[in-house]
Amino acid sequence: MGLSVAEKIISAHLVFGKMSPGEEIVIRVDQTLTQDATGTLAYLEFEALGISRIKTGLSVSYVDHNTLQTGFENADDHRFLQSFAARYGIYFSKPGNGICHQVHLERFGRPGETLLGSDSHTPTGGGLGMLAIGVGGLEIAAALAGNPYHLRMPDIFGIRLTGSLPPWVSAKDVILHLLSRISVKGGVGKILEYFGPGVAALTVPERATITNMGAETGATTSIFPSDEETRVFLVLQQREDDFRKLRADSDAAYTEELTIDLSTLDPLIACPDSPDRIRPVRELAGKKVDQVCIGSCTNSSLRDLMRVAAILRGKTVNPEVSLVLSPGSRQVLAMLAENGALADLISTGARVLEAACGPCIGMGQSPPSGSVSLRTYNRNFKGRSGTADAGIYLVSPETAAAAALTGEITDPRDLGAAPEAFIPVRFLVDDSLIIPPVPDPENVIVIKGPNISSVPTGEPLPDTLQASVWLRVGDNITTDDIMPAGAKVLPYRSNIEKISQFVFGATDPGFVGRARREREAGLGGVIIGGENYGQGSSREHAALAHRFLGVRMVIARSFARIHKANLINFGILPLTFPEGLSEGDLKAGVELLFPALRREVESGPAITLRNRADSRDCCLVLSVTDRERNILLQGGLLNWIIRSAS
Ligand code: MIC
Ligand code: SF4
Repeated sequence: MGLSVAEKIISAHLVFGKMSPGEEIVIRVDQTLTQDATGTLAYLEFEALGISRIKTGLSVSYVDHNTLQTGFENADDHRFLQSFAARYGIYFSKPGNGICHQVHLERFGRPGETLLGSDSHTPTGGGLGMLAIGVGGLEIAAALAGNPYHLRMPDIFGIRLTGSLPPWVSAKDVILHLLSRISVKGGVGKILEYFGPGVAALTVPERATITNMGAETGATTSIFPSDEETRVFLVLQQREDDFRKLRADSDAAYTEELTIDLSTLDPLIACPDSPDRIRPVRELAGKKVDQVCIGSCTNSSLRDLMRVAAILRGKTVNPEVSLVLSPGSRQVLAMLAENGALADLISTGARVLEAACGPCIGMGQSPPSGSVSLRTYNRNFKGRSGTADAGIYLVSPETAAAAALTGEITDPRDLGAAPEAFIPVRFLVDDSLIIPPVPDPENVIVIKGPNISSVPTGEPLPDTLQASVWLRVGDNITTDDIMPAGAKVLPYRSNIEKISQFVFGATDPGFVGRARREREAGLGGVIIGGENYGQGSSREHAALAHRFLGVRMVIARSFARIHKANLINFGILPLTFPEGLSEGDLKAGVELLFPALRREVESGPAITLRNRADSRDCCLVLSVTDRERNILLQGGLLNWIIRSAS
């Protein structure tokens, strides 16, 4: 039987295991990327391993998230990252050079290679035919130390594309359409692989929009074949040597298949507060819009911004709308400047920001109270914008530009004839903001500011555990709910004690105080969750800060992939309810006993929970691999790596 693209890459990188869905496999890691908000912790973790030089082929450290310098903290983080990169052999992409995913696509991604990134949107690289997976920072530290990556072999979900996109409909509408069909948990445990006659008509940046936002389905990653379009993109980036053709065998068998006829798609919009609340733009037309944000790693390529410039050229942004643009990379910004589109955009009244994540992660530009903000981003979780009661809608650049002109949600098709597609004939290549590793690393001093603390390591799993329920929450809880981001919190990403004060801040402002009291009473913390607990980002702070406060387990109906791995990596048990059993009376404040915790984790899936109010026992399920079981027993991945190396 033939292989899919993803299977071909996995098989070429397989160190151990059988490629059947659900089995644990171990693969070689070619490249890693980090961004500053997760990178500082990843590198502190690497430092704790005591290794003198990285062992990966290519690793890049980007600064794109915490670029607002309203105090010394972020600036100190940037300096730490730059000195760390020089010391250990990592490329350093300076602030201002762009969003990690966009820059990596332009300058480093290679078809057929594996990439681990400490950011959930790492699958952007799938647009180039890479197997690009988002992970927690500890997995990056492990890879830098030369360890291969462990995962369960995902199902390969084949998405057959036919037809071609109609005018005014773009790649963002493809992924919004997919989200409407499979939801924010429809990709869990799967690789979304695109194939079929519709692929050829999509350029690499368009493919990357689709694979980027595949993260919102919970998928392990998304991938396109590497074909003539890929070659053209790499040639224009002056990297033709990195091209390699890669396509699925004609008899490749997918676990599931779904067809999208591109020619039937309409402009779509994701309504607050979830990327899968999809409606046709037409149905919401006329709703007043206060803010329009164009950018983010999903939609900030040259193609996207040239399209926006063409729509807005010669016109003026609606007086009621604040239009904010953030280019994906310095390459994009420089080319907009060179070809005059930047001047056009400025003339329309757009507020042009630096090439960074910016408002996507709440780094400024929070919308007004109760307002409507249309964004080309990938996440619209409640409060992520910095304004809890604002309605955040996710759209294509075309729909965003239309609203910027009219001041209301507008189907872009109502603007008349679509502008000509922009086809670049060259890219402006200038890597001067990418600092290569230095030849004499031993002379480099790693500089740590006062806000940078070391990584707390956990103690091994106890024999028994007395605990209490600290919080009970519902379905689809995001890591933004667990560990908020935004301009106020992000500066503490390198200081776990400080950042842990913000855990569940918006959901339950009393959480941290209660955690302290319960801990003083000698009780470990248990969180009760629903389906898809921990969806969204890769931030391991959402696990480590919990652990720091004393949370020892999360009991949920199901978990999002990266957060589950992060919980395990920090020694927190991800437990599920067995079929037929529900949360029942496990409410906040209930006291629990795990009478044989260590022994049961050693031996198998069943973990006994005793409700101390009525001394009744029930069995929960610990669904982990043997390696993960050992990590939990040793109190986390850092302990496990150090122990395995000695
Ligand atoms: C996000 O989009 O949520 C982030 C911010 O990029 C995160 C990483 C982080 O929290 O630093 C992600 O997607 O993994
Ligand atoms: Fe940055 Fe937003 Fe992309 Fe996350 S989703 S990497 S915050 S642009």
